Amino acid sequence: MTNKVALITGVTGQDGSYLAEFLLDKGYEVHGIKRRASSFNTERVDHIYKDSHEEDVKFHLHYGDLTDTSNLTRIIQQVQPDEIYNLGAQSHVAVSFESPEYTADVDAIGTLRLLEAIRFLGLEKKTRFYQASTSELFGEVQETPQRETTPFYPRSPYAAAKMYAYWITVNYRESYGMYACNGILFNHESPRRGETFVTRKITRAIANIAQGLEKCLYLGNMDALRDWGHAKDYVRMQWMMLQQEQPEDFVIATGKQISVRDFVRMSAAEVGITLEFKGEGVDEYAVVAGIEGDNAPALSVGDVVVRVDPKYFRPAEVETLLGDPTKAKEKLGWTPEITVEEMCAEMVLNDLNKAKQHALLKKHGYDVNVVLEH
Ligand code: NDP
Ligand code: GDR
Repeated sequence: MTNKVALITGVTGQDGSYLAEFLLDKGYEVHGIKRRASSFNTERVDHIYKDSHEEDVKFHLHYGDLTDTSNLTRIIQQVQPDEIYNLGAQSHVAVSFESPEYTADVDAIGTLRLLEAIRFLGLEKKTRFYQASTSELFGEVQETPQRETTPFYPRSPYAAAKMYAYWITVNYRESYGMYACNGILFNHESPRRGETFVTRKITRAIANIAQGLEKCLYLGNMDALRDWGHAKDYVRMQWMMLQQEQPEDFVIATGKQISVRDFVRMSAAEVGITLEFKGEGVDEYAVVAGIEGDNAPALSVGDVVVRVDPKYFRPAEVETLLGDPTKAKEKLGWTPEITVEEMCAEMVLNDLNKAKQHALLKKHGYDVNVVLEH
């Protein structure tokens, strides 16, 4: 058990919630920054939150925002963290084309604000810094598989902002001797994944369609190839990266890739549906070719359940990403423990349970709207 103190930005997000659990298990006192919203936004961490009047409270939330320098500086001064994990971001690639300036402010300058706060407060030798870098930096890939030395070629405002954050982290390490490092993480998912990222959009829609709550899943580019891992495996690595003698950057990936289309097939199979894909390009669609078991009472063979909607195409697409995690394996002994098949099964089961509850409510006359537009 440790008595270290950690500060997590983005604690209410997918990774932030798993990392907070992981650090609390190790005995850390964990502080997280949450944004003020007009409704509750702490669903992913509610199960670890204790009322501040209780005894031995080790998890604390602070209102804050990565666009607010004085707020960040004050929180860091108050918390005096041994480790900062900068996971907060406008993290949706497609949304970054709609809000490029905000994405740059949060994802790029937000990182600079934290690093400057550490320096301003004289914590360079105390506080270790983890930056949530991304495989999106590789964008239009220059080498396959991608590793720590592969040149970057960002393809979105999100990736361009994260590229600034990557280099400013390297620069503060080199300029001021700070323990600051980048985890270049490939896509990682879980039942806690945001509903508009493609894997969760798929598992949720398949569950809803099987239970008769939605008719059809509309997707963009189904040819896109991704190296998908499980968020639980990846947050373990974020912590490991801050426990070394010297700060270094690491690629974190599984070393395997599949297409969006294959992830749809895999998810459908989890509820007992076999899909057949027909047509091409924007006219591609998938029909139900077989049904097994009783998880899809709403469906019949021949139903069209997946179609392409070009509104989900991006102005510039990242077609293929495949990571080489050799350095993480050799230097840190890290290997992913959960396969994409196991992760998909866990996500579908979670969404199926929710869909079954909603279907029951609907059957008894309650209004249930589960359709997502983004
Ligand atoms: P999520 O989108 O699930 O979580 C993002 C978090 O950032 C949320 O807590 C969100 O708050 C918070 N946030 C957003 N804007 C601000 C802001 N202006 N100020 C403070 N906090 C803010 O992302 P993930 O957990 O999936 O990813 C964590 C990090 O890792 C992100 O930086 C992401 O870009 C990066 N990354 C993710 C990968 C993945 O596959 N998941 C792969 C590689 C990198 P709220 O809950 O209020 O929205
Ligand atoms: P990504 O994840 O852009 O890789 O960024 P996302 O799940 O959004 O897209 C993956 C691929 O699927 C294609 N796609 C669709 N995507 C979405 N969201 N919705 C659709 O309907 C759809 N149809 C096809 C996309 O075009 C893309 O090719 C994620 C985020 O977590 C980033 O923060 C992180 O840095 C990277 O992963 C690594």
